[in-house]
Amino acid sequence: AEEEGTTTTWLRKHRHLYTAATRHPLILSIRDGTVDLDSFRRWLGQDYLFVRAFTAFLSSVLMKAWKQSGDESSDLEVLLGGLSALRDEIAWFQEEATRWGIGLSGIVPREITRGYIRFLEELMKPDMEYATVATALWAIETVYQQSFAFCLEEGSAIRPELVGACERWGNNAFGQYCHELQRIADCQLTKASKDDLERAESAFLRVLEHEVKFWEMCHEDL
Ligand code: HMH
Repeated sequence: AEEEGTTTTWLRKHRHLYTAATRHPLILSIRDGTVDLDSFRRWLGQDYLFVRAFTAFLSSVLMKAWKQSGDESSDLEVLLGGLSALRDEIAWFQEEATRWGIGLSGIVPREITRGYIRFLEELMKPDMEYATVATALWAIETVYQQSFAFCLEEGSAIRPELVGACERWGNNAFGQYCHELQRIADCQLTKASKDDLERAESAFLRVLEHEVKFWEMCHEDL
């Protein structure tokens, strides 16, 4: 059998926080159709701002991959695929906002969104190791994949106007991309020092905390 990767160990160790991020009450309400559409509208506007910053973060990971991952690695191709999907994603936000009558240019980032973007900016610094940022990238994408895939599972009663959002992150190809990111993170973590591992684990936990707060902000109008 294959040896368990570090990320799998961390998922088990921090199961409670991971579940808080992937089974948040807002997600449960999207899944069962009881969601307050104002929450969804808040999410759409704030997540658009997040995704724009996330694009810059992903580019910084790509740069580190080029410097550190070695010529044999396919990391560059995987990350480039992610960047190209973000182009579609930003267009999707713009179309979706028009559909909901939301003007994206007027959206002001809330405190929690600003906090999450500040965290991304910390991760973009040149001295942040590839192992740490690859772990954070995997965690950020996986929380969304797991959350929205859960909304699409058997037994859900999702509102038709929210199916598009759920399919965007809940689809199998995105799940496959998340597995690639996990493989990349695990590969870097096998080469990491004890200190590097501590920093990567802490980045993983901070992602989960930011994700919980982000759902909370949209759900509770914070
Ligand atoms: C807050 N986390 C947040 N927004 C996203 N779009 C993703 C993760 C995944 O891309």
